[in-house]
Amino acid sequence: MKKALITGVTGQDGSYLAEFLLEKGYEVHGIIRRSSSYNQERLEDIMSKEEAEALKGHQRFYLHYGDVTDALNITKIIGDIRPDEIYNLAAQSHVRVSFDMPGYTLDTDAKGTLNILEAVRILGLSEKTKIYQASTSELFGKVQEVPQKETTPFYPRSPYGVAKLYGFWITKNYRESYNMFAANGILFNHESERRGETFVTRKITLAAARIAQGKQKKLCLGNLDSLRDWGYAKDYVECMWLILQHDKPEDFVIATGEMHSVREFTELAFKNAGIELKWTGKGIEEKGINKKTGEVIVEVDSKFFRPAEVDQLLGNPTKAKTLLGWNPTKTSFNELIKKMIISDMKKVNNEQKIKKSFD
Ligand code: NAP
Ligand code: G4F
Repeated sequence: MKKALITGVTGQDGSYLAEFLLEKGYEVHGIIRRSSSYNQERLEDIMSKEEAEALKGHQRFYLHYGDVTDALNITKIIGDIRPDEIYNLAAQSHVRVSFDMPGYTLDTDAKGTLNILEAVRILGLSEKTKIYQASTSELFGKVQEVPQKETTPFYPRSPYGVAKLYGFWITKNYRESYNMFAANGILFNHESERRGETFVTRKITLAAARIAQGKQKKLCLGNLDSLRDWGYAKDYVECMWLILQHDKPEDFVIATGEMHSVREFTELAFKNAGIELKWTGKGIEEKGINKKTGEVIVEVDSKFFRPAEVDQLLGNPTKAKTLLGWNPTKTSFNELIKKMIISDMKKVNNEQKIKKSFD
């Protein structure tokens, strides 16, 4: 049975990847951070299935306390498990927050990556353990070419992008220096029902659901003109695995090849929640109005602008399509939004029920 270790297992991608690898028959180990509040919600499905399996003596999912900034702890965990594959997904992954916490973002996203590579090397696991590094389209930042592919020059625009640039290059450097199977997935934005609530897509789908159910009055956003290549997270974790099954370690762009604006995402999310929007005004004065009631339900707030913005991202997934046989358009833009809205409509409805039970 192959063993995989996932850092960032409690996150959006980590939880989908753990499910994917368990279905493939792996023994899966995940690193979780000690937290004073519960941080394993996205793992609940796995945990309930695993509880039953563990009772039968078939446990295949294990959690370990750790932090990628703690080299000693990471080396111990990797040494104990001796995994066949490591997926390094742990990160301070919020671009806006990286401007507030550049030092912590550096420690986790850059040094954390080094800690993992170095642990594998000093433990003598370089020939056994394959490493996937969660690289990002934020490396392209101020884009030097449209669409972006594996050979497009990088120009990061945030402390997050710069820290991930180190992660990208140190992964490539260990591959070239020590002949390790270490590969970067340069993933473009991918979203889901499990997306963190402060990323723009999820902020929009949750607000659309709450406004549709009368639980929120208004949604305030930043740059509506920003363009992103948005895919579905569940489709993207398959690619992480495919990258490590490829015959040699290489870096891959993973994207849909389609680009949409934040404004377009907002319009479609509200439409799926049963509300038609019309737009008036320009720039900071732009407003989204409920066509039926005339109420202003979307506004622009400059507090969500970034000190430096990535205006557009559009990926060219040809290499992944050709060499990995991956299908980038399995879930369309519309289907993605529909899935997120259906899930958030249910969530908001349950929030009401939970609240009522305390009234
Ligand atoms: P996410 O939901 O924010 O999850 C991040 C995970 O990292 C969480 O499990 C978090 O733990 C963990 N973590 C944070 N700091 C850590 C530390 N110091 N030590 C150990 N674990 C730590 O992110 P995601 O969307 O799943 O993304 C997964 C990875 O892909 C990240 O590296 C991200 O930068 C990268 N990426 C994401 C996208 C995207 O569009 N989603 C695109 C390109 C690249 P807690 O739950 O305890 O906070
Ligand atoms: O959803 P976002 O915060 O994602 P962003 O910055 O593109 O980063 C995500 O994707 C990267 C891959 O390209 C990952 F590496 C990274 O870890 C993360 O998962 O913002 C998307 C766009 C930005 O241009 C932002 O300025 O939406 C714009 N935006 C407009 N209003 C907003 C808002 N973003 C957020 N978070 N909140 C707003 O109110």
